[in-house]
Amino acid sequence: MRRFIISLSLSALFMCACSMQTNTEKNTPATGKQEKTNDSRALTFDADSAYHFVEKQVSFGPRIPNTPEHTACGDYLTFKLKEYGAIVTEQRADLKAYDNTILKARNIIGSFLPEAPERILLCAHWDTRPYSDNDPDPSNHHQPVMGANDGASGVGVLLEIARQLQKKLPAVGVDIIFFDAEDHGAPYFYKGVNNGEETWCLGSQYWAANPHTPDYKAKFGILLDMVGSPTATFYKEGYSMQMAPLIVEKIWKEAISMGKGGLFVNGTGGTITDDHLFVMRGRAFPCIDIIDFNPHTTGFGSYWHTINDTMEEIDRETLKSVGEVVLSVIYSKQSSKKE
Ligand code: AHN
Ligand code: ZN
Repeated sequence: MRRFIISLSLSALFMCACSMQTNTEKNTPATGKQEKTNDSRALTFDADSAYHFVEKQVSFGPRIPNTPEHTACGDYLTFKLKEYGAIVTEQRADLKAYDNTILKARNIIGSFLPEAPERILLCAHWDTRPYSDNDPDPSNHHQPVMGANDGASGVGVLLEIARQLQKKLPAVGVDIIFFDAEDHGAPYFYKGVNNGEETWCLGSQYWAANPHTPDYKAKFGILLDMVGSPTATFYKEGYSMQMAPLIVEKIWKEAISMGKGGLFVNGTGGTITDDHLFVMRGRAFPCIDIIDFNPHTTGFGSYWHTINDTMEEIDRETLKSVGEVVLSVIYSKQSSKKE
């Protein structure tokens, strides 16, 4: 496990040398659907809806770049964001994997209130790992991960948030980014030389160097990673605490005040190389990681990078708690207050 927890790297250099070709398409759906409303209907994060979005992604099969399943799922995610009234930017790039394979990667970005100067970034990775290289049975190490939790759960929560945003626009602009090629990091069995932590999070590294709007900045960002397990615990992640402590404290305080202190634990967890790290290094705004990692037990859950990361690892209550906390942060008056 320890090899997955990277202590603070001295290297501030992460500029993605892996982009060979890029192509950005913007789609502009009718925005008439997006009407600001002043009514005070309580926003309700629908756990069944979020669960369905997770199940739907899993139904495509593993979402590994350069496969038809990946293409089909990417098309679905783009369609859903447009359906919920977001302005969608598809950022396509050819990214070089640890073994020099070119990954046809696709970051999918949905913007609500695209003109609003004050913005919140919500993100999750949508690709899945080609190797179950943490499975207890070594004969499974070359099998793909299904990624119900590791991938689909964060995206499922964010699709449900998108559905809610369409019903009632918040006071701030919101960008939802589904990052690609997060989970294609070098497996332990690869014998070639590789760049270690930089083999992970290729989509977010690309976006951080090439944001979808010039000089993109958000007030803060929230990354959701493995937010569906019935046994989840969310400790305060190490890089988030080092680089975005005020946002961590604000979100955990909100979660605990909502009675979710069993899930959002008031304690420090692992220091984890994840998309939020590259967002912060590249764009210089705070971005925290809500990630299932228990420093007192097994670190990542026992399903992590195994063939058991299936729908059995998804609990509606966990999805709902995370969704409610994120919605509450987006709609709280504090979101528009200067800090
Ligand atoms: C590493 O294993 C280097 N980072 C964990 C990030 C991750 C992988 N999140 C999901 N899968
Ligand atoms: Zn993973």
